[in-house]
Amino acid sequence: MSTNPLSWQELADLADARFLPGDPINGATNAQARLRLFGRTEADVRVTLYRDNHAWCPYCQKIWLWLEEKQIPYRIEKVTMFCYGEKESWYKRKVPSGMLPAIELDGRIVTESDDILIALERAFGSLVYGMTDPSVIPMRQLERLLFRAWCNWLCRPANSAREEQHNREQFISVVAMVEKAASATPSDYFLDKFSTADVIFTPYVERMNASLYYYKGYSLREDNPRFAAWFDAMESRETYRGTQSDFHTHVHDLPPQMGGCWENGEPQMLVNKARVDNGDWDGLPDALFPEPESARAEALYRTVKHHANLIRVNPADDRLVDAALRCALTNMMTDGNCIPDPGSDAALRYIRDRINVPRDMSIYAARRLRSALEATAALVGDAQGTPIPFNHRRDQSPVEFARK
Ligand SMILES: N[C@@H](CCC(=O)N[C@@H](CS)C(=O)NCC(=O)O)C(=O)O
Repeated sequence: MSTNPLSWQELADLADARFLPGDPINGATNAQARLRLFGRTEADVRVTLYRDNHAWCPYCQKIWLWLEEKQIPYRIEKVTMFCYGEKESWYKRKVPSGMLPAIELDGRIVTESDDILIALERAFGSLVYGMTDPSVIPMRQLERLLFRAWCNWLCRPANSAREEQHNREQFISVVAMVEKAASATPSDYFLDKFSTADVIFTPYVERMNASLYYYKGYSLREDNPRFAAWFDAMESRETYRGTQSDFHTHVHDLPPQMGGCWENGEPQMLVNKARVDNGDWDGLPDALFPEPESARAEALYRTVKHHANLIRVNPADDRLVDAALRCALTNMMTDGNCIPDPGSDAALRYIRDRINVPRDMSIYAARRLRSALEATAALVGDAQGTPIPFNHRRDQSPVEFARK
């Protein structure tokens, strides 16, 4: 028998106090904070980080992770990327190119992520081994080599099966070089301990893992033991988990940023693509640490908080979306079987496809919410939401989302 959806108030009351988000300013690394103090005071803040609204920009993640690891007090100002909206004029006055990231350090603007890290090291000391350390420089070069091999394979259409195979082999040969370099020490990190070298590799290795799984049927994390150990080690760090995104978010935010991502149409690729888009998301190699007990509560809290905007930006009728979303949350939180109104399937899948990690919630919370939305949608049909655009992501315009 079907139960009625709980009201927004009843849902809010289900939020378990044990699992409410901690202090964004002094607590664990999170994507929502606008100020990070690590127990210090605002008078100690010397740095402002300008990063993109959705935490999509890889070079921003590099600086973000570094600041979190070093526990440097900083402010966060969010800026729009070209692929989803118009660059703020106040930002263009500071940084005429509009490029991200940038920092303001003691009143001075610094751009270019490597120069930013070097400036931060001068002000606050290096993260174990610094940018110009003789052990880090070859790792930085290797990271760029891997990046280029990835772009060649993923972001350019191959003219023949032979070229596709060649690009794949090229990438895998650079992966082997990285695996070999990482094997020089027994540590699971790139050098003998966690350092700047790991921060440098993090953003693109995370994006390679996601995009090659989805567009090429290749699992960087599962097919390479050193990378597997490295991902596991990174996931043991609260700092990394706070910046970590998931496969679904990356595979749909990368195409407009990279100028396209090309599928190879192979059987494994088709299986992987269907799984990332439609589930089952459990066990995907985007996160392999144990699921925190708080995942459902976090998903509930974040959705209840933003439900008015979620309903308003959905192309379907507001009342239909309101009831259907409450049904999905009721299903996620109770054993009740809440069947939404006919026609809710596309509306629920529209939301499922636009949950962003870590912008909206952490990786396991997103899995719980996506699973509940999909399971609830499947109760009434198989209609999909408006497709996610490939050439731009103006469906994610922060202006549109914030409008009252
Ligand atoms: N070499 C630069 C590259 C920075 C870069 O490419 N930033 C991209 C975002 S990841 C950007 O700001 N693009 C403009 C935009 O998308 O608005 C660095 O290391 O900081």
